[in-house]
Amino acid sequence: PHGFLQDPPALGNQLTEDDFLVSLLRRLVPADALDDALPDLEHFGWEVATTIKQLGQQAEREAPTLQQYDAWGARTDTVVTSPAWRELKAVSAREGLVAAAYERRHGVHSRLLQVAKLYCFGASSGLFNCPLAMTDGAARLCELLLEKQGQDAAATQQQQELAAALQDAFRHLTSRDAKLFWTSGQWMTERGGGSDVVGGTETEALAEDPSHTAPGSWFRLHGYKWFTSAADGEISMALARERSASGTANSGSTGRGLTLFLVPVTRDADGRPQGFEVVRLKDKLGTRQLPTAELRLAGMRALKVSPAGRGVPAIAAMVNITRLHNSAAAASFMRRITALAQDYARRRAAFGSLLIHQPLAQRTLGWLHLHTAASLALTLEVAHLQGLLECGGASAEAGHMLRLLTPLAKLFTAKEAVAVVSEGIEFFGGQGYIEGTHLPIILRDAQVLPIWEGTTSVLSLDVLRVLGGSPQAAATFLRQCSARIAAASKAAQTAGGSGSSGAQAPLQQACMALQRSLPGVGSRLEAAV
Ligand code: MFK
Ligand code: FAD
Repeated sequence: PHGFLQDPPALGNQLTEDDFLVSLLRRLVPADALDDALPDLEHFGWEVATTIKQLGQQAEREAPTLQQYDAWGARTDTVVTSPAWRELKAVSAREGLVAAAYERRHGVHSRLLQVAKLYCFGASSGLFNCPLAMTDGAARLCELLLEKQGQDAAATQQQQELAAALQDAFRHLTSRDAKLFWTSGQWMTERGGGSDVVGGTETEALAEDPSHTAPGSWFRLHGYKWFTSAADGEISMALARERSASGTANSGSTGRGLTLFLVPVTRDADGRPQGFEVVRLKDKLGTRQLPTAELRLAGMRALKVSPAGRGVPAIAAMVNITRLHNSAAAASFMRRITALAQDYARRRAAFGSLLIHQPLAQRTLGWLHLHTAASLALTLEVAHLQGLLECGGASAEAGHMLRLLTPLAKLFTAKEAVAVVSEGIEFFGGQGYIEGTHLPIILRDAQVLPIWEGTTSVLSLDVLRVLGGSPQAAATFLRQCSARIAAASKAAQTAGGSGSSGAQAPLQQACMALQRSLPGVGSRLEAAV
C-alpha cells in the first residue's frame, strides 16, 4: 500500500528494560541472592516479551468453551481449553512460578523474587496468573495446615488421612514437572453473596459417616458455586455449611460459620464429572481466556480441612496470597501499558515532532511511570514481608504490617491499574481502541482486579477492622509512612535539582502533597486509635 505506515510499539526484555524493578530488587535483595536469581529472571524477561506473550494472545483468541453433551447425548460437561492455555500451565510449572516460593532457594527473599517473576509474567500470561494465584494460595494453606498438625505420634486415622492428602496436594501444587503440576480453584462466592460469603453460602456439607466429622473426614457437598475460575483445576478449596444428619445446621460456634473443604475434582473413565455439573461458562467483559464456571455440586466428595465453623479464618491464608498475586497482576498491567507507551512515543509523531519530545506527552509518560512504580514498590514490600513471615523471620511488627498492607495493596493497586491502563490506552489515540493491537485486552482484564478477591469497599472495611483491632499496626504504619515520604521527597528534590525529566516533576508534587496532608491524617488516626 502507498502512504504512511506507523511503526507499532515494541516490547523489550521485561526485566532489563525495567530500571525501576531492577533498582527495587537491588535495594531489597542482598547481592549474592540477587546475582544468583538474575540470570533466570533475565531469561524469563525475554520469554514473556516473545513466546509467552504469543501464547497469552492465542489463549484469548481461543477462549474456553463448554461441551455439555457428547454425540450420543450423554452429559460430559467438558471444559475445552486452548492448547496455548495448556502450554501456559506447563510453562508455569517449568518456570517454578509457584514452586519457587516454597523451595526457598533464596531464603526470606524467595517470595519476593517469585513475585517479581510473576510481575514480569502477568501481562503476557493470558490470565494464567489467575489459576496460579489460587494454586499458590492453596499451597500456602496446605503448608500451614501441615505445620500446625506437626508430627503428632498419637494422630487419629482422620488426622493421618488429612496429613497425607495435604502432603499429596502440596507436592502437586508446587511441582516443576508439567505432568505432575496441579492447579487449584477457590470456591467461595455463591448467588447470595461473595463479599458476605458467610451470609450468602447455601452449599451444605453432609458427613459420609455421621460418626466421623472431625477434620480429615469425608463429606458430600450439595449446592451451587456461582463463580469458579480455573474450572479446569485438579482440586479446589471450598467453603460450605456443615449440616448434621438430623438436617439441622451444626449448633454452637459452628451455627453461623462455614467450614473449609479440600475438593478433588474428578471425572470417570469417560470424562464424566463426579458429583458435580458445569452449568455454564460465564460470558465476561474480560478475562475471556479464563474458564469461569457456574458449578452445581451434587454430592461431590470433599475432605474436611478446618474445624467446623472456622472456614473463613482458615481460607484467609489462601486469600492473603491471592491478594498479593492480584497486586502483582495490577502492577504488571500498568507496567505493560507504560512500557508500550514509552516505546510508542519514540515512534509516533504529531505536529512535526515525536511524542517523546512534546512536554505534555512527557508529562503523561511521567504520570504513567510514577503510578506504576508506586504500585510495584508497594507490592514488593508486601512480598518482602510475606517472605519474612514464611521463613519465620517476621517480627510482631512485620506481622502487623503484612496483615494491614496485604488488603491495602490489593485495593490500591487494583484501582490504580484501571486508571493507569485507561490513560495508557488513550496515549495510543485511536489505535489504543483497536483489538489487533492487543491493547484493549489489558483494560478489559484490569477491570476485574478491583472486583474479585474482595472489592475495594470490602477490603477498606477489612483495613479499618485491622487498624481498629491493633493500635500497634496503626502506629507502625504511620511511622513508616512518614519516614518514607520524607526520604522520597528528599530524593525527588535532589533529582529535580540535577535537571528535570518527565517523571520527576509529578514525583516532587506527589511528595509535597503527601507531606502536607500526612500530619492531618496522622493526628486523626492517632485520635481514632
Ligand atoms: C490475577 C491474580 C489474582 C487472581 C485472583 C483469583 C481469582 C478470583 C477468585 C475470587 O475472587 S475467590 C473469592 C474471593 N472472595 C473474597 O475475597 C471474599 C471477600 N470478603 C471478605 O474478605 C470479607 O471481609 C469476609 C468474607 C472475610 C468477611 O467474613 P466474616 O465472617 O464477616 O469475617 P470477619 O468476622 O471479618 O473474620 C472472620 C475471621 O477471619 C476473623 O478471625 P477470628 O474469628 O479468629 O477473630 C478474622 O480475623 C479472620 N480474617 C478475615 N479476613 C482475614 C482474616 N485473617 C487473616 N487475613 C484476612 N484477610
Ligand atoms: P456483592 O458481595 O453482592 O457486592 C455488591 C457490591 O456491594 C460491591 O460493590 C461491594 O463492594 C458492595 N458491598 C458489599 N458489602 C459492602 C459493605 N459492607 N459496605 C459497602 N459496600 C459493600 N469467586 C470465587 O469464589 N471463586 C472464583 O474463582 C471467582 N472467580 C471470579 C472470576 C471473575 C471474572 C469475577 C468477576 C468474579 C469471580 N469471583 C470468584 C467472584 C468474586 O470474588 C465476587 O464477585 C466478589 O467477591 C464480590 O461478590 P459479589 O459478586 O457477590 O458482590
